[in-house]
Amino acid sequence: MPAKNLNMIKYKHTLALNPYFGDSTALMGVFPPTGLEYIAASMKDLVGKVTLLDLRFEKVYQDPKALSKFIRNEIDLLCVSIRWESRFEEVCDFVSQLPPEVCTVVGGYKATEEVEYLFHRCPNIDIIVRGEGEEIIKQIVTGIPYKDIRGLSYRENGGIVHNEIHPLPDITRIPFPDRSLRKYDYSLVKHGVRLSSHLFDTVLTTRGCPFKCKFCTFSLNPLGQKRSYTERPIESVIEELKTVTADVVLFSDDNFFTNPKRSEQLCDLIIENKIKKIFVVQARIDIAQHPRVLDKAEKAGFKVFLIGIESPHDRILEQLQKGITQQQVRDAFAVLTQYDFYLHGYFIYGNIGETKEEMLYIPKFAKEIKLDSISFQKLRVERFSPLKEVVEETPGYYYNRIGGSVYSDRYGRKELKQIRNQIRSEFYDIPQVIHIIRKARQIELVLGRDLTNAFLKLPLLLYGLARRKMRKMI
Ligand code: B12
Ligand code: SF4
Repeated sequence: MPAKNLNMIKYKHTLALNPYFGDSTALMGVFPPTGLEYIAASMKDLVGKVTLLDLRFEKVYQDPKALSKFIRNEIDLLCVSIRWESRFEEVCDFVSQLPPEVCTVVGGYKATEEVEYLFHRCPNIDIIVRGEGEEIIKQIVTGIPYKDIRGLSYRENGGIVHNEIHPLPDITRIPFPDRSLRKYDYSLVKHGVRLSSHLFDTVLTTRGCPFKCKFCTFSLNPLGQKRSYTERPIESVIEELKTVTADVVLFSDDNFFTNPKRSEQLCDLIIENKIKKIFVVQARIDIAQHPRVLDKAEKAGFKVFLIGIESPHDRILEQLQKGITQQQVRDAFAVLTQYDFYLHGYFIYGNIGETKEEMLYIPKFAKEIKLDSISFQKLRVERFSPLKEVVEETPGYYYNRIGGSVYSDRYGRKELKQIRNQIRSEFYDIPQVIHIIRKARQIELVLGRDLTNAFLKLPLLLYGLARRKMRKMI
């Protein structure tokens, strides 16, 4: 790469900031901020220097005054990633306390959904990048006039200008995250206790999903459009995997096996290149129809499958347009359980017309098909979710806010909470918990020393859990 000519460079030092920290971001502690890392990689050769700060690891800079001091002294372009619904207001409070004199660019899933609100809420935000930002950030840092950059919203003469939408970036050409910009090791820590010796990372091999499940906005971009399914060249994925030092890798594709032929080729290359990792994938049950791919995935180190099942009931699966039936789920699990995979299932409860008995069938069904663990969420309505209209048109059903849960006259907050607790306690009984620990040991997700460590720090874990529960009750 040719040396940078600093005189030609508009921004000498940019800060890429992940502004999330605190309790409810516990899960996010495991994984790096992928979208922000793509942005940092895209601009790094066009600016003097990029510093990547993840506030989960920066105790001192969790104080906006301390961070502002650093920004005033060092930074001429601040780039903030706002991706989640959770902690959105806290993040707005934090960002609005950062120095107004430093040019501030914000992007991310949630930022794209809330452009007007963010400008109003944080007077120091100068520009919002809508949608996937790799090409857009390059144009900003090279000084192209804002009016000529598609995908931008920016302030002008006391108002806000929204430029037209930017075409999607060509993911066969954009650089993958540069791990040398990272200062942190990502690991599974809960209430101050490290639960696994492994380090975690994410790799994104495709974007978009061709399916059209009615409840899901994964397959939509944050502008509400169907994001076309696109694949990275598998050689580039292998090149990226070679830069990963973590031992557990989540392929954060919406569905890793959308194109089984490509998945098989990727497994072949992982084996050929002797890349030894524990791979975690998000998948649909359809993959069970491809035992050859599963054989290779097992050999390549695929250990954890996160599978969207959503419901045991055909009527509801049809309503959600999931494109599968209960029998197909059973058939798929008869195949999947033959492998040495840890199988986690996602379910949705509180669906339209779903009775309490039907919801309480989830834990039974999950055990019948031999899932190792499950997570279950109330039906939710997102801004662009096609389900929104269905809820609005169904008498007796309602939601209080976009991104919030769906309730009904029959099953309000209290009833659904009781049902949730019942699903949880019926599935996660003591034999199941023991089974999970054994299985996690068997696939080496958790090592013997991790269990000893967790056991020794049990009081700390319990104290953390209790404190969180108390805070939720207040
Ligand atoms: C992988 C994934 C996860 C992983 C996390 C991986 C990680 N690295 O953090 C795991 C499994 C942990 C996870 C968990 C959850 N997730 Co999730 N997840 C995803 C998924 C499938 C991919 C994310 C990703 O890597 N995208 C690819 C990157 C490149 O895109 P990106 O992050 O949007 O970044 C681009 C742009 O937004 C923009 N951009 C981003 N930041 C910035 C900053 C600047 C300055 C600029 C210019 C641009 C910019 O440019 C980036 C590059 O193109 C998305 C769906 C999707 N397809 O995007 C859901 C998604 C992000 N998750 C979602 C949700 C709801 C959750 C959960 C809350 C689910 C739950 N109930 O438990 C949890 C909780 C997380 C938490 N808050 O604690 C929602 C978020 C919706 C919202 N408004 O909050 C999404 C959008 C899915 C959906 N539509 O429902 N998730
Ligand atoms: S639920 Fe899964 S398969 Fe369905 S549209 Fe969303 S990402 Fe695709």
